[in-house]
Amino acid sequence: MILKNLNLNGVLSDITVENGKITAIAPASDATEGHSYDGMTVIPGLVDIHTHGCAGYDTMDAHFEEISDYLAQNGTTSFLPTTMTMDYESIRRVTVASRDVSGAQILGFHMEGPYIAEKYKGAQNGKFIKAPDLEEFRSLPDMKMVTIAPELEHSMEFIKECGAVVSLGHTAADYDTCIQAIDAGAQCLTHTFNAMPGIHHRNPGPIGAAVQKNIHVQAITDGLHLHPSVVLMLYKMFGPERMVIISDSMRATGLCDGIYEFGGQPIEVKNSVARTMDGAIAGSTSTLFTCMKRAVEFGVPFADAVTMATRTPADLIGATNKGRIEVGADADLLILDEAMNLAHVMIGGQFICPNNEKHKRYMEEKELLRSIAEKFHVTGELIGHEIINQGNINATYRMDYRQEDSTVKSYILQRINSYVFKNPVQIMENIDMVTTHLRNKLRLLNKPALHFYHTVAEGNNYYMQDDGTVWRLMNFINSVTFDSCDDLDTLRGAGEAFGEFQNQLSDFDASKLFTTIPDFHNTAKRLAVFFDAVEADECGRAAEIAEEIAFVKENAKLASTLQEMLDAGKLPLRVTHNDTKTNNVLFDRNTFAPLTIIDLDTVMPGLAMHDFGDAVRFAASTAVEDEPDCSKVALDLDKYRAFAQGFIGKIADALTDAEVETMALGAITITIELAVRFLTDYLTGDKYFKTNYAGHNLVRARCQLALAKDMLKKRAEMENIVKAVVEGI
Ligand code: GN1
Ligand code: MG
Repeated sequence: MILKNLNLNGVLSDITVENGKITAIAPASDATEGHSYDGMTVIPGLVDIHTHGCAGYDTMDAHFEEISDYLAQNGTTSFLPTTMTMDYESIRRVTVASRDVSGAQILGFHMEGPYIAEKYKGAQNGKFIKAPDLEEFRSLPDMKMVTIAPELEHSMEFIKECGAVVSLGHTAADYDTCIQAIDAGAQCLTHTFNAMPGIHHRNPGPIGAAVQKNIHVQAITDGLHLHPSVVLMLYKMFGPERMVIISDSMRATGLCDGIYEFGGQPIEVKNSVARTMDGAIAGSTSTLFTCMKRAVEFGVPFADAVTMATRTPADLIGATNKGRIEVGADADLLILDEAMNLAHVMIGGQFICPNNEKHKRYMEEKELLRSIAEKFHVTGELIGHEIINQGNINATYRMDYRQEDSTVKSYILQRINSYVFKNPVQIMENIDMVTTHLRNKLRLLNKPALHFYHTVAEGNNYYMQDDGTVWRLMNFINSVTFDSCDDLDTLRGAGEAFGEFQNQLSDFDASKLFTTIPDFHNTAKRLAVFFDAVEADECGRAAEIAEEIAFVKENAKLASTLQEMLDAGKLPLRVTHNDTKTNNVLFDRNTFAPLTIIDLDTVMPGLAMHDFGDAVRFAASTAVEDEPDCSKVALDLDKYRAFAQGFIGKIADALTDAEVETMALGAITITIELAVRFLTDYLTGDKYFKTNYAGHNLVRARCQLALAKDMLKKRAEMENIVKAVVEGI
């Protein structure tokens, strides 16, 4: 393909693109055939080495398709998804997630934290900060860049050995430490001036060291993070070969003002400025293209601003086929109109349609959610909403309303999954009884309670659309949840919270509750349904899981033990939660004390051991629930003990001997049961659990089976721990 009559650095040129590469560049000629662009400007596609997300998605979601699409439509053709200061597992999950994207290309990752300074953490979560850990870092695939504070222990060795481009940032380091870090190999400053000491004439700090050693500097030139004159100052000090424009964009980029989650914390975006609740400025809401244009407004010559957003960052991370218009380079091109707006984007020789379908869909969704929420007693004006990607069943949104006094009040709006819950109205009746029962008890403990709003017209605690879809609205409790948690105190806290929950419901009349899902934790029934599904094999997937089927068969008797004991009257039924993943515990943002338990859909008569077991399989595993690499999955006995101490500590008085004896078996049972449920869903076409990719249910099942196998090996130890905990009380 020949792109004719493009203005390339002031020269009217014809550019030939073949197999995704630029294969020829020649002065424009009438002789060649191709589409004429009538003198429009062409520049290389932009390369963003520091972006957390956009369009409602964050790198930490480990779901790159939407980010990649949105970036592509906005002129960024390749990027380093940038992780936040989080726990190792969450970061690793990002680096091993599918990178099957159709827009902007992923060139590797930039890890921003946890090796940073508490004092300059900015919008990063202080809880996960730690000293550089070479071994940990090296086990993360494809890290191209890492931001560290060089004053931390082991930094110099880390800089020498880590094998990625080291950028100094979120640091309190002085000049000398930075010089030493640069001599050790550090090549860049991260968002220069932001989250580091400024320049003092006798104490020049990181920026002085960067000038002295002429290293690269990243700058957020959105006009908010740096004063325009400081952008110009950096340009004059470092020039286009050393200064790199970054967006540092976060998930709210491309969306409206509102409250968003960023690295596990809420961020409020007002007039496009993102701040943490403490007022610290957080990532930007501008794309790299916008930042580049703003740098031009501030006085940087256009050609240099382009270099700073293309070739300079590409070269810094060794992507020398990117960020340039040269024969042999990748055909990543932007074609601009006279006002320097984006007209066309090409990535790897393919034009990206500049449609804004995603954004249109977002706005339509917002309208629908607004109309539903208005059926309930809500106050204020809707300023934003966010999908909460937690939970495998219902669809959950946080809705933010600006109040008359200009504070923001948030609600949680949920669509109940009618495939899973056949009678949502009964669920809401259960929830009404349970929350009413709990409210006074929580008030006494000074803890926030879940409250379900009623509709204006019918006065119900749910709203049913004409097609039968059921929605509910509840109060938003400002808090954090954990998908994985290494902190034993927090786990103990989660155990206490679930134990307390069971206590609080011990005087509740179980016979009043509807059974929302019959035989929910009847493991024997679950196995029977699974074997039927294997027999029917409606999707032709049974052959693939022969090994898994064999394992389930081998352990079927053991997994049915609790159900048999229950049927024989040897175990008591209690009112249990039945879905005790520890991300159903809300924790205080600052103290990490448990606040309340959510997700009450499955509160039904059940076994204490199942609540114990479900929490343990989720929280005491060394990996997340859907870890694809089963060799990473095991039971962490320290975490197990911590949860047991919290949970059993709260309910020990009520437990019978049989319950104590089968507590550990509860964990094994529920882990096998869940594996079987995932497998059944896989065999029957993935209708029950939400999945993020083809084969997700199989990955989940294999992960749970790996965990079950490890539990079987550790069964005696698990039992001893429970015994010791009970004896210690
Ligand atoms: C479902 O919706 P969520 O994610 O809290 C499921 C649980 C499973 C869990 C596995 C009603 O819970 O039973 O253990 O996924 N809930 C229902 O992640 O089936
Ligand atoms: Mg649930």
